[in-house]
Amino acid sequence: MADVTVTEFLLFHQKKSPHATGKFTGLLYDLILSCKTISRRINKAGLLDILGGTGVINVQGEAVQKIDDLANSIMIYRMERSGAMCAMSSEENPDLIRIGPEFPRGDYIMIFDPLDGSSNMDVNINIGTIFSIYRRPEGCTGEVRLEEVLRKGENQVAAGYCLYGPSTMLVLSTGQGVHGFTLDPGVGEFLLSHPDMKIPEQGWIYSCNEGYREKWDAAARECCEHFHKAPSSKGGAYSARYVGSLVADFHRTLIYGGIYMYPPYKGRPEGKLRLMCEANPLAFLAEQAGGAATDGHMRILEKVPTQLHSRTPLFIGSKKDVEAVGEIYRKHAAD
Ligand code: AHM
Ligand code: MG
Repeated sequence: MADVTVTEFLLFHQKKSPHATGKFTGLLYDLILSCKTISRRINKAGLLDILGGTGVINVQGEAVQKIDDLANSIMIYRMERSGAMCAMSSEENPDLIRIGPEFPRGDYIMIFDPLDGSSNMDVNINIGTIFSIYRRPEGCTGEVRLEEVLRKGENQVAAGYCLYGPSTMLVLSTGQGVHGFTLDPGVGEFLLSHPDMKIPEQGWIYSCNEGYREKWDAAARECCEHFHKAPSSKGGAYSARYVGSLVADFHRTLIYGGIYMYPPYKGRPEGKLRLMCEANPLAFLAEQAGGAATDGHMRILEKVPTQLHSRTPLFIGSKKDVEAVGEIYRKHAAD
C-alpha cells in the first residue's frame, strides 16, 4: 500500500467517478504540484525572509503574512495555467479571480484558503492549504458570474487540504470517501497512507477557543459545558485541544473524532470562519468520512453563501458530538 502514488490512485478512481475526466485529474495534479511547491517553501521559511507580516491588511481585515502572499501567488500562478479553471476565489483576494484570455479555460471553479493558520507560521506550528472545487453550472458560458460561484457546499465535486506538519499530508475527497496521502520528500510524491478515512461516531476531544467564553451566547456556552460534563467515547471526561489552525484542528478531529467548534461571539455574529473556503470543504470531508458539520441551526453544506467571503459559525466532527450541539441550539431557539 505504501507505494500507491496519488496520481495512480486518482487515475484508478477516475474510472469510477461520473465527474472525473482527464481535465479533472489534470486539475488535481496541478493543485498537488502547487501544494508541493508551498510545502517546500514553508520548510525553508526560517532560512528565507518569508516569516512575519507584509504590513498589508486583507479583505477580511486581517494582517497578511508574507507566507500567505507567497502561497496565494503559487496557487494562482499554477492553477490559472491548468486549463481546467474558469474562475477562482481566494481568501486573500476581495473579488473573483478570472482566468485571463491568454490561458486555456475549463469548467471548474476553485475556492481556496492558500494558507490557513498562517499566524502560527512564525512559531513553527502546523498550517495548511484548504480547497473546494465546483463544476460550472450546466449551460453557463462566457464570463463567470458571481451567482455561478455562490452555491451551496453540497454542489462541491471535490474538496480537501494539504497539511504542512511534521510531514506534509494531502487529504482529499472526490465524493467517494476521504483518502490521505503523505509526501515522501525523498521522491517528491504523495503516497497513499490513510485510505478510506472515517471519523469515529463519537470522540473524546472538544476543541474551541474558550478565551471567547464571555462573548459567546448562552447556547455556545452550554455546548462547551456539555463537553465538560458528558461522558466521552472513552467513558471519562472529554479532553480539550486547540491548535488555532483550523486545518490542524480538523485533521486531528478527522482521525481521533470529537468536535471542533467556532461559535459566533459578540462583535462577530457570524463567527470568524469563511463559509466557502474553510467550512464547506471541511464539511464535505467530514460528511464523506461519516461525520457531520452544522452552524448550530442547519447543515453547513446547505447554506447559501451571499458573498464570496461570507462567514459562518462551525461545529464539525463526530456525528454524535455534532448532534449534541444541534440539540442544545434547538432547545435555545425554542426558549
Ligand atoms: P486564517 O485563515 O486567517 O488563518 O484564520 C482562520 C484561523 C483558523 O485557522 C483558526 O481555527 C482560527 O482562525 C483561530 O481563530 P482564533 O484565534 O480566533 O481562535
Ligand atoms: Mg483560514
